[in-house]
Amino acid sequence: MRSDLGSWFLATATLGILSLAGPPAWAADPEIDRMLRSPAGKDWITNGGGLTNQRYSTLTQINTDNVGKLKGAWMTRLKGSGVGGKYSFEASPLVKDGVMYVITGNDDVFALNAKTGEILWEYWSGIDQKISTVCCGWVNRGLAMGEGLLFFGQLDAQVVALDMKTGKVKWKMPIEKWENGYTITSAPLYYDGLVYSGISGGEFGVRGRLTALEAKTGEIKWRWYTLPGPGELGSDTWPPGTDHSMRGGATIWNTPALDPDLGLVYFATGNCGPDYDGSMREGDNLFCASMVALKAKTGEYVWHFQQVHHDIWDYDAASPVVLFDTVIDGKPRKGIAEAGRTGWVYILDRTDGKPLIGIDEKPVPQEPRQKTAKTQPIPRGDATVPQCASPVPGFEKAACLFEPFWETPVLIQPSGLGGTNWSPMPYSPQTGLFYVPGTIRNGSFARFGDTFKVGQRYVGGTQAAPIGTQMSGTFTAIDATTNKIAWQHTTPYRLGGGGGSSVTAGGLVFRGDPDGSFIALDAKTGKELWRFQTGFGADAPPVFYEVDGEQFVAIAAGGNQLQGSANGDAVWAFSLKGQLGPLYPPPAPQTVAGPVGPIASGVNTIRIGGNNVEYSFVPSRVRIKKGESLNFVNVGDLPHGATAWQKAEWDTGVMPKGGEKSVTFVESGNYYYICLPHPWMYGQVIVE
Ligand SMILES: [Cu+2]
Repeated sequence: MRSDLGSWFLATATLGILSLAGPPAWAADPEIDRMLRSPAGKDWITNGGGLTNQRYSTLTQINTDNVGKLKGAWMTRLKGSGVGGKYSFEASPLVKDGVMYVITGNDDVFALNAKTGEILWEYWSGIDQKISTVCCGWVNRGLAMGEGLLFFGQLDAQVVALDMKTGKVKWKMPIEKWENGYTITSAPLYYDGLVYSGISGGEFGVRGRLTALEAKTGEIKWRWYTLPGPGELGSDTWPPGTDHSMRGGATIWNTPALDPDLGLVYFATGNCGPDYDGSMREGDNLFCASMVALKAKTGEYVWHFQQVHHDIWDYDAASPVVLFDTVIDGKPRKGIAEAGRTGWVYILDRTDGKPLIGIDEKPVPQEPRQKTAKTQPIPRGDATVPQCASPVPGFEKAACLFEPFWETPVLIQPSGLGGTNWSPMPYSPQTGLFYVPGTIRNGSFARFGDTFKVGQRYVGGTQAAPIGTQMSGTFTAIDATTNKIAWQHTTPYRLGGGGGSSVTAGGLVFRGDPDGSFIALDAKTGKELWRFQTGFGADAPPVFYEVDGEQFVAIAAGGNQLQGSANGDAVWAFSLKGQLGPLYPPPAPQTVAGPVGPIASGVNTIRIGGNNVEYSFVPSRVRIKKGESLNFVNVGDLPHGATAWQKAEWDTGVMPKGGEKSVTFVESGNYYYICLPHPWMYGQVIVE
């Protein structure tokens, strides 16, 4: 990805696209552009470390020989921002010239002295706490910088620019409305005067898009819809004469990557909507679950590769795409890779979107009612998580990846929350390995009908993990030239839902753990070399930087509700001169699906979102007598409900904040229930 004017002229001459390629001499911020084109070094100036999203730093002061001596240099609490059960803290801090910038799950931004942790300024977003269209935790995946500004998207679907020196708002630009189902959770990318932002909302019947804004003013320069309108490219993969593609999801959950030599911007798209019901949307449904390349200046389509045709499993491509250069069969190749929810890494040639190692279309099981695709792309190489479910009592069928389903629940692995979700995948040019975080979780998939209403959940089914089944993770090094496993760790906790890692020229992979541990591994062998307890769920991707000749490693530790880790508002920085020791471990994440805790008696109210844990039923397990009632009250911030698991014998419906509904239990029995919009929430009622 190194580039200079010489190669720029060569590339533009070859490709004949003068205005699109290379580092222009008239760049709005030549310094930032130059840094973005290189791996991270002294500073870490964009979410993925550079335009490639490799999360690779050239710093070597902390290395395999001395990492055992690493201690906390400072730890700063961010004044309670993002503290609460609905939040995840998933952003990589950015660092430039000794100042750190970090954004929390409430879209609040803090500038810190990167050497001492002292807070220099604060931006409080003031976003509406009633936003009801957040799918998967209140989260912000990070910032971008350029032209003296910090850029980020908010959950209210506005892109914001702050003055880096003061934290004052320079501009705010709505790219949609949260009321219509749209939120922004991805970190934007800045390059050459433009800010590229994705948008989320794939569970709310939205039309995904990449938006490019002028960095100076916020003016929208172009947008590229990930779902085709009538007559547009890809429209023949949707039923003709319908408007299903207008609410088909394909949102962008993560930071794009950019190749200045080729003049292309790259990103991956999320699931098709409605998630689990394909009955009305016959066809491959472009551009859901795809990797896409556009001309970076104009947004013109260049190529795409669809990972999952006609997705009915919520198999988003939610992890950031990664650009890398390699040599295969003696030939230098320009690669792009993305770790999918299917458990595979998809490795392509980034010049044309063709598989670099091999991906074969193979026949898959069919279900005519779901209008399943005849074939699916199967990458050559190794999967990082199991792709078949084991039998569970009470389920008729346990099946493998791409098994279709209708209204009877079918167990499938990976679940739509398995494999690699939002967690980024670092790449080390030194080892030639990708580092792939994974989640192992069973999904019990079933379809039901769902009616589309603007701004309402539109998923058409469910995929709750069966009660009592194990949830765990993997951390896998994949050889970029073969797509095969170099080494693999199985981990007690889920890592694919937002867990972070990054890699250095010091030969180290750092990764956080949902149990609060921050861990350093030998990047070549996977051997654990260091471990430190941060006191909060350590699920954000770490970063590296240097101030006054001292190298630091920093991580935001504030938990991730999809990983089941402990919430908080801490940022930790570590160095070889550090003096701070570890904190006490927070409560460990759940490793078995289902309600936990003691069984309460004499209770007649279940508080949904109680105890400041948004995705909870409190108490989660109760014992009552036949004929008694339970009053379900939503005290959380988001809409929730309680629905008897699997057979839906009783159902409160989805209730807004403050809503309540009483359910009378006339039959004795053991009832498990879930919240349909959030199928990882469980409760249990034992009726005697
Ligand atoms: Cu819920």
